Amino acid sequence: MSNDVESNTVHRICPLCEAACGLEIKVSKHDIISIRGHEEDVFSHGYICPKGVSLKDLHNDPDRLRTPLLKRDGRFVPISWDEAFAEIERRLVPIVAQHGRNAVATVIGNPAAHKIGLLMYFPRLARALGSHNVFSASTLDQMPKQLASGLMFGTWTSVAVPDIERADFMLIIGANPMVSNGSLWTVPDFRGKARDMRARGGKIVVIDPRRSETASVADAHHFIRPGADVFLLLGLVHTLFDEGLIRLGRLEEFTNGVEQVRLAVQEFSPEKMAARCAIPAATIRELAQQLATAKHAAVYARIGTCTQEYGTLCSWLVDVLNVLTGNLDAEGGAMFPKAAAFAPNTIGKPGIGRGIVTARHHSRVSNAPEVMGELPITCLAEEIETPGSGQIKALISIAGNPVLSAPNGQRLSAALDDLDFMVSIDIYLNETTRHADLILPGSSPLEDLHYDIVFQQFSYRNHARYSEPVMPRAADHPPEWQILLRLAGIAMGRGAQVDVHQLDTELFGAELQRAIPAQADAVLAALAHLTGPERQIEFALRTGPYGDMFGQKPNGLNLAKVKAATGGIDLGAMQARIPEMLRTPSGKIELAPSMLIDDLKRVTSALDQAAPDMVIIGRRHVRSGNSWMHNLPILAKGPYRCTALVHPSDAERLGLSDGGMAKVINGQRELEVQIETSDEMMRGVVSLPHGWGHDLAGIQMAVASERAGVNLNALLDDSLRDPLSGNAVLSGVAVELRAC
Ligand SMILES: Nc1nc2c(c(=O)[nH]1)N[C@H]1C(S)=C(S)[C@@H](COP(=O)(O)OP(=O)(O)OC[C@H]3O[C@@H](n4cnc5c(=O)[nH]c(N)nc54)[C@H](O)[C@@H]3O)O[C@H]1N2
Ligand SMILES: Nc1nc2c(c(=O)[nH]1)N[C@H]1C(S)=C(S)[C@@H](COP(=O)(O)OP(=O)(O)OC[C@H]3O[C@@H](n4cnc5c(=O)[nH]c(N)nc54)[C@H](O)[C@@H]3O)O[C@H]1N2
Ligand code: SF4
Ligand SMILES: [Mo]
Repeated sequence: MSNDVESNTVHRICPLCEAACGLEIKVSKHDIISIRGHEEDVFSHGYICPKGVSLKDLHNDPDRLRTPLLKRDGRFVPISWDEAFAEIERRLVPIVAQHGRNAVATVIGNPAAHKIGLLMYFPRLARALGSHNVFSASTLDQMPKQLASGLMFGTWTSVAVPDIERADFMLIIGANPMVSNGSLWTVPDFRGKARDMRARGGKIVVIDPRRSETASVADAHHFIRPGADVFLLLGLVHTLFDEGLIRLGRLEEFTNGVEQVRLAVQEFSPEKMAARCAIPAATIRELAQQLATAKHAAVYARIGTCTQEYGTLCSWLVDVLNVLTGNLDAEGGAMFPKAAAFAPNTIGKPGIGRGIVTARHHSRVSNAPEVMGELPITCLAEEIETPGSGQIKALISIAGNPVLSAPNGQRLSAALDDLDFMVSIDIYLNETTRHADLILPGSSPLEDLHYDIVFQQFSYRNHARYSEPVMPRAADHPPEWQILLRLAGIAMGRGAQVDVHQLDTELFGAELQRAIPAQADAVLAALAHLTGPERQIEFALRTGPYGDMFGQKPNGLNLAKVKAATGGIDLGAMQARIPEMLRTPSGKIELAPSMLIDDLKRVTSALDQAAPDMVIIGRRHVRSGNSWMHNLPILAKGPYRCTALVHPSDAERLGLSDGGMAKVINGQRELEVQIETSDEMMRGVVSLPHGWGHDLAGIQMAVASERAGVNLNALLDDSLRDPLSGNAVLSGVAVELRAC
């Protein structure tokens, strides 16, 4: 995506959600004139949502931080970048010297996945710090899917996504792509693609405790008791065996563990599961038959199935269904993208690998296992609070707002105030960063170059796109990759004045030495004209699956070619990749990993659990993004959105009125919410969006504060986790609703 300076029309991949739409941005000197969808984008073809347009408000937001802020006597004052790094060195280094490496924790949030500087350089900082205390939004989100995929296919990011352009049947569980625009499935314009699919005669079925926006464009919708997806999924797998519907097809010779799965699901007949998940046995059987007999079918599940007690089991069973019906890695089924760069399932020897390991260490207080190098974010507060060797004394927060995004933010807030030192790299003074001693401002996305590392690995179609920076950055404002490298330099004992370019070359060179010892020096020399992310992108593209191999394949990709292609380069529809993409030690799909089979004991023991009178679930809105987009005027306008949706019959039974106020109570915690009645809700379920509650003291978000909303997570428990992945339970929690 080259940026045509003359006409002042530039192109940028939108960083605000996983759909990664191509934007066309008109700029004059230092102003953004307009933002719209880029029609020529090979991947998104002009699609845009209201959030894409809000990048202008974000860039111009007067509350967006532009200089480092140091807390002095409880008030933030602006300081220079050099002063800021000197202060970090002065305060961080003695903490490590006195308390050891684990005393410094990091917590990194969702926007980092969309910011190449943060994503690429966080691992360098983490390595330099050498602490076990690494936390992220992944354990509020997709860790179960990554764990299940890793166990089955051998790498953490081998996530199969629906091939929507060729599918005939799609079962969507606990996801609302009409609003979220897709997650672990990069699919701009889901609405248009779903419409096309149905126009071809395809069918979409949605399983959700709320008749969601996605359910409203589907052929069928079934309510499910929140948190009970595992019972439905087990009933489906059981039916496939019971009714002789198993067809692995081509995957037969590449799959281990079919017989173990058969034995494991024997006890979970649909007739037994029906009451537990609130879906009739006949419906479960019919769904299994539809999946097995459709020509091309895919099961797709997301946040509703991850943020619950059985997150990893659900994520696993989704792909068990895809495998057993012959739809995994098949056209029109659930397929594996082949990203042009950075995909672990394209690196190293094809078809075999080391697989994944977990539990290399455990959290100190709750003994939670490490997964993907991280500990559960719900362990952060207790690790700060609990004295003893290994206690967290300092925290670096990066593009994360766990005070709102994670359960029991009140406890975390109090804990953050007990730290000896906290640094935040963020663009706002918000609910989390107000606790920092020092805030280093990140950049406006429009000031950064961009190449998607993560989302190409989950894309409905293969492609390569690059974005140049759209707007100039202030001369003294370092890009985020340099901020992280300077922190790494401090952690390595190289001092606040470390030469970031030299350190970058050193670390990149060392990586090359490990990866390709024989060619490392030559490659480093060939890339000497580049630094930072660009150098790594060039290397990854040229050595990637479509790469020019430094000239060996002259028609292959390199950075210059991708940059030159306005709208990016289309690399075609997904293609079958098994066995080549597997990285399990067996070289097979592991359909029955013992960790998962063993975990079924928990399901068996919960079979008879009665439904609570009322449970709470979350909700997303098109004009909102987690906790931090409520300060953008173009998104903030319109009706009040932080309402509690309940079914009219529940409202009547509990004496609640539409528009009236009610208390939501979970033990000692309670919120006052505005009720909105709607028959889109399942009875016994209340839905409240997360990411609100901007009424905490000391934040600097004028627009957001005007309509603060309430914080759903303030109700939830930080002790509830999926024990395998460490993911927080954010859905299906029992609450009491009482009129005020
Ligand atoms: N109850 C409930 N809770 C949930 C969820 C739910 O469904 N229900 N969803 C969960 C999910 S899926 C997620 S991903 C998490 C998100 O959890 P977090 O990542 O902790 O939360 P965000 O609200 O995305 O906060 C992002 C932070 O990054 C900052 N930021 C934004 N852009 C930039 C940038 O360019 N650079 C820098 N340095 N900082 C930036 C923002 O100011 C904000 O502080 O929330 C989770 N919480
Ligand atoms: N507009 C907007 N887009 C976003 C975000 C945003 O905040 N706003 N956040 C982004 C992020 S970080 C993520 S991770 C993705 C998430 O993307 P999605 O997974 O599509 O997330 P949601 O829109 O929350 O949809 C989850 C659905 O699960 C349902 N649900 C809740 N509990 C259960 C349950 O127990 N079982 C079942 N079957 N369903 C359940 C909810 O009613 C809801 O309809 O969205 C991304 N896109
Ligand atoms: S759908 Fe997502 S990527 Fe596309 S414009 Fe909206 S926020 Fe940006
Ligand atoms: Mo997320």
